[in-house]
Amino acid sequence: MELHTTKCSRPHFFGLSIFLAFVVCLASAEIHYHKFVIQPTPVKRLCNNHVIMTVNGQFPGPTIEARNGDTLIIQVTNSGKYDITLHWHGIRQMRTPWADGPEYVTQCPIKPGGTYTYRYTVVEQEGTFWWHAHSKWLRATVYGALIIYPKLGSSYPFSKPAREFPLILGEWWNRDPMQVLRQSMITGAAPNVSDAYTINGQPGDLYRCSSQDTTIFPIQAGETILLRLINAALNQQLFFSIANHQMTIVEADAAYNKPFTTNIVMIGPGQTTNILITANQPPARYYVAATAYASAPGVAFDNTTTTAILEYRTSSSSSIRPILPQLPAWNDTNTANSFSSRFRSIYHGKVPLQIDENLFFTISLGSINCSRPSFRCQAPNNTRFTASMNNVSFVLPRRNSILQAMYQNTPGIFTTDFPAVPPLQFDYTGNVSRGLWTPVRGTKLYRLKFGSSVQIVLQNTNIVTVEDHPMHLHGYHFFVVGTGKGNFNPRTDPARFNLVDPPVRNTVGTTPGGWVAIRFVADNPGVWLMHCHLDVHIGWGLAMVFLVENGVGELQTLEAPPLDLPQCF
Ligand SMILES: *[C@@H]1O[C@H](CO)[C@@H](O)[C@H](O)[C@H]1NC(C)=O
Ligand SMILES: *[C@@H]1O[C@H](CO)[C@@H](O)[C@H](O)[C@H]1NC(C)=O
Ligand SMILES: *[C@@H]1O[C@H](CO)[C@@H](O)[C@H](O)[C@H]1NC(C)=O
Ligand SMILES: *[C@@H]1O[C@H](CO)[C@@H](O)[C@H](O)[C@H]1NC(C)=O
Ligand SMILES: *[C@@H]1O[C@H](CO)[C@@H](O)[C@H](O)[C@H]1NC(C)=O
Ligand SMILES: *[C@@H]1O[C@H](CO)[C@@H](O)[C@H](O)[C@H]1NC(C)=O
Ligand SMILES: *[C@@H]1O[C@H](CO)[C@@H](O)[C@H](O)[C@H]1NC(C)=O
Ligand SMILES: [Cu+2]
Repeated sequence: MELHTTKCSRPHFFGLSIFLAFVVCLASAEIHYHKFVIQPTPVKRLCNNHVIMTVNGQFPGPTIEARNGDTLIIQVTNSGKYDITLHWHGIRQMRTPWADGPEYVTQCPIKPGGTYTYRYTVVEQEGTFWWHAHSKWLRATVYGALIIYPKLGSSYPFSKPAREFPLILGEWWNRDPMQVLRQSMITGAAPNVSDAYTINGQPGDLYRCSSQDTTIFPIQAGETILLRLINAALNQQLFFSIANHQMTIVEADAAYNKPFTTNIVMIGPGQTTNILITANQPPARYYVAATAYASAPGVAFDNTTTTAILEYRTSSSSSIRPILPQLPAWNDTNTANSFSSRFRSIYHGKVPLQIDENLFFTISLGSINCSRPSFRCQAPNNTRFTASMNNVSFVLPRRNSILQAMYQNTPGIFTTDFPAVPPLQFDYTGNVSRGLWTPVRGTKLYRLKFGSSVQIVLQNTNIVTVEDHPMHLHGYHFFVVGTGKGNFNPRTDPARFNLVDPPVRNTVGTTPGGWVAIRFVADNPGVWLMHCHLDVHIGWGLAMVFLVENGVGELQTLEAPPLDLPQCF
């Protein structure tokens, strides 16, 4: 619920000063106030009544809209039964990591009955963002779109579309997702796969009892519209398509790209993709559809298909079944890769060319042997699943958040010895000996000097199985300078890097059994989580944290913590 928007906070008096205030006002940023109440809410899906956590009773939650340069003040009250935090995915939070949200990383969670107000300013960013819970599996239902328009007087780098729609892909369980997570944490096995995917909260009419509520996108013949596609699914990359309509891709992860057309989009959890479509087909109803891209061989997944309907205003009969688009096979890695490989950003000449920190991180699943069969070891061959980066399985602290501990110099919460390179070199994507499958546990950070240029090669491994992990970095956008199959070769691969117009993202996948190289400048002090955006893997420890030091002077120093920052106890 938007309480009110302060159009201009400056006082104005009479005559000339009103005129002057008006002129100042045109150029000035706004402050947007929102009140979010996390609450249990009854909904009916797939023939059953369920109670889910929502914001303000809405599913998906409210869309937040602002402009580049505006300030957002969002008061969050937890009227649910679980600890919770919210994250503003893609917002850099320059100097305000206190508002970033991952629980126990930048804040202690908001306890049931508690309130915390997130305050931040959007600094030189625009496009499609989203917000979601960053606490256990609550983001299964606690999410919404966050749209940042260009500043007043500036515009998109493409013609203004006639209409815009957020299109949020989600994942639905016929159970409380927190119970699904809980069961897997006890058994050590993979959690149950979902029962449906959703578009703006609705599974669509290929599922039982869902046709009445299928999401409809109305469109007028001849016009061009913008779909702001967001993958809020918990654990699944998705293929997306629209029957009979070409899609023009203009933005991903709130960064503009050189437009290209496609029939298929692949989008990982955490990613966003802006799509222009022109209503140039015979007036009718066309399905918009999404289904799994499941990159790990032999791993169970939800193979259902969610749909919405693109409906021309003048289409006559709604009794005729819409046309379904052709979606790729669930294991079509070639289509997934060729889509991702087409991105070129419009931001030239910004890529750091000199590297201060040359990092190499392995991204692995893992397995823990149990000495004897037990209900706690129900992964294959009497084991428990785990995951790691550079052989460290990340453990969240409990007594304090990492950011608070850093700010207050509290010892014993974390260490800063996250390794810059894997502790052991091996054939990462080959046949990895089982003796290497069990990582160590730890809350290890990697320290970065303010302003340093960082390159990270993220190397997927064949420990347990290869898989495309959508890796998300908080506090930054990065350039994706290279990607490849197999093991990264430091002698030959850098020569093929794109240092001219590489895509800019905040979440990037690695091809299963391959690598991706990213670069960014560490110009935002604070502690910033980097993790796989498949929530099943975060719980297993596929994460690490950067500690970026302050620079010189106030503008390069993180702000003091807000007075209402939640405490752990
Ligand atoms: C997971 O699936 C199994 C098998 O279908 C079922 O018995 C179990 O109740 C499910 N658990 C949860 C938490 O949904
Ligand atoms: C999905 O998987 C189930 C179980 O393996 C199978 O029976 C069904 O045919 C599959 N459906 C599709 C659409 O592939
Ligand atoms: C995808 O899986 C099907 C079986 O469902 C198999 O026949 C096909 O070869 C696989 N394709 C690839 C590219 O692995
Ligand atoms: C379980 O162990 C057997 C024998 O060592 C092995 O062949 C099989 O691949 C293992 N299964 C998994 C899923 O690791
Ligand atoms: C992988 O290595 C193990 C021994 O380390 C061997 O038993 C197995 O046959 C190998 N598998 C393949 C596919 O090469
Ligand atoms: C776990 O068990 C496998 C055999 O199933 C063995 O090869 C491996 O070395 C064991 N790992 C550890 C860390 O003990
Ligand atoms: C990870 O560390 C453990 C403990 O030192 C070791 O047994 C294992 O081989 C290591 N694995 C890798 C891939 O480095
Ligand atoms: Cu992952």
